[in-house]
Amino acid sequence: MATLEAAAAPNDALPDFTSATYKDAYSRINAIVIEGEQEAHDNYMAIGTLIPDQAEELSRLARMELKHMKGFTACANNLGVTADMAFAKQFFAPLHGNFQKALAEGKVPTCLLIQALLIEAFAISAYHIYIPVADPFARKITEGVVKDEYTHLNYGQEWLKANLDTVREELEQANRENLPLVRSMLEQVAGDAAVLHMDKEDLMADFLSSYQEALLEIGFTGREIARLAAAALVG
Ligand code: PL3
Ligand code: FE2
Ligand code: FE2
Repeated sequence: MATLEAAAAPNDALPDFTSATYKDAYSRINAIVIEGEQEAHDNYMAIGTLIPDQAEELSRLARMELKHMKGFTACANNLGVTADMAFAKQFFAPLHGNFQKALAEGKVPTCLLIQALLIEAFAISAYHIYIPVADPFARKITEGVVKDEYTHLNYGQEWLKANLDTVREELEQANRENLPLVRSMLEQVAGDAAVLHMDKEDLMADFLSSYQEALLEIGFTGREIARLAAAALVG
């Protein structure tokens, strides 16, 4: 007979970190995070070449990303997992391609929207939802990382806010081209995230809330933000 206790077994119970299923999902999720941190480093360094008077600050942000990458590499080692880096490179390829194109065209607002708003909001949502269901070692590391990611989101937000008059149209276009990519990345990761006891709708909600808050700070109205968000549904 099913006992009351069994029936009420909390949905947010910690997963079995030693199971083969967990490790398999972790090999992809962890790789995505490592690749994301590496690309974030490269992206901030690249943006520094477009705004030389910001190069020093941007290389400071970039260094933080390398520290994050090392932390998450340690998380995989701690669980005895090998990150599937080939998978992660493919996962980021579309967004990476759009960033490289914007970089080649010298489009700072697009580069900042992709890296400092979309990727950072994505990372913040993932880390928020991961922390309560992480193993103790990874939880400590992730808690330290998420604070830094707010610094990064804030950097992009402040630059775009200071330049809103001249960047508004470019941002609308960049949002239309890249928000659907982030949505599909969330869809792709949902199955593995579920194995880690991370809920897809929680991820989506947390992502949208950081992104929307950043857009409000930059100076878009609520109605304009709703239109920007609609791009993810239509796109
Ligand atoms: C920028 O600072 C970092 C970019 C990283 C991108 C993160 C993507 C997150 C994918 C989903 C999940 C989970 C968290 C698990 C951590 C080992
Ligand atoms: Fe990071
Ligand atoms: Fe970051």
